[in-house]
Amino acid sequence: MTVQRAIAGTTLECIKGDITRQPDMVAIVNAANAQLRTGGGVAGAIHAAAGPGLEQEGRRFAPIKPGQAVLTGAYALPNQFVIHCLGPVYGRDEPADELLAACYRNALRLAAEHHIASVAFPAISTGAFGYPLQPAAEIAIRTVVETVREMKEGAPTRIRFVLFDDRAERAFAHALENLVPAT
Ligand code: AR6
Repeated sequence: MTVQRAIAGTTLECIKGDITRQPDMVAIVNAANAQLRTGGGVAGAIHAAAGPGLEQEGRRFAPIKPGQAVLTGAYALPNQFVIHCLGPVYGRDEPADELLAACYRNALRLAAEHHIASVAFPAISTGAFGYPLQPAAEIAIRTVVETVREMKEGAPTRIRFVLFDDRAERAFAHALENLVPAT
């Protein structure tokens, strides 16, 4: 079940899938660690698919702070760029909701600065960092919708949320349906 909505000139969609297999997206977002090194989950999959150049380029930005986003090349991935976001560790980095929102907002601002037309996001912080899925989905969708509305024509024209399992896909799809009614 793919849920799609349009806001101004931007299409938002929630799909089930693997963030490393989005060849039609100019940029993909990494749920990074502060050192921009490989790891488990999304970061492990992205670094494995990109190859060692990604970690090498990341060194010059490290360490990044919760809520921050930085841009690198995508190396062997089928995209042009990777936007690395450090989400909050739930229960440690506070205020968690604002830091999580900052990830999505800063990633979209970076995309707009670099004229990136399409961006795919994973569910940042909802794996190893322990953020409960439901509030994380609501924050992700609300922040992206608000940021796109604020940016107007500078925003990417396609934004995709790539969710790894049914539960995450449902949480994001419901949040999108609730926030942006079908026209
Ligand atoms: N594509 C899309 N989503 C995925 C994929 C994938 N290939 N793999 C996992 N997910 P996580 P975090 C989902 O742990 O919570 C890393 O080790 C997963 O089911 O990747 O921000 C880093 O090095 C979950 O819903 O990111 C950091 O230390 C979501 O992606 C730390 O984990 C995020 O899970 C970051 O933790």
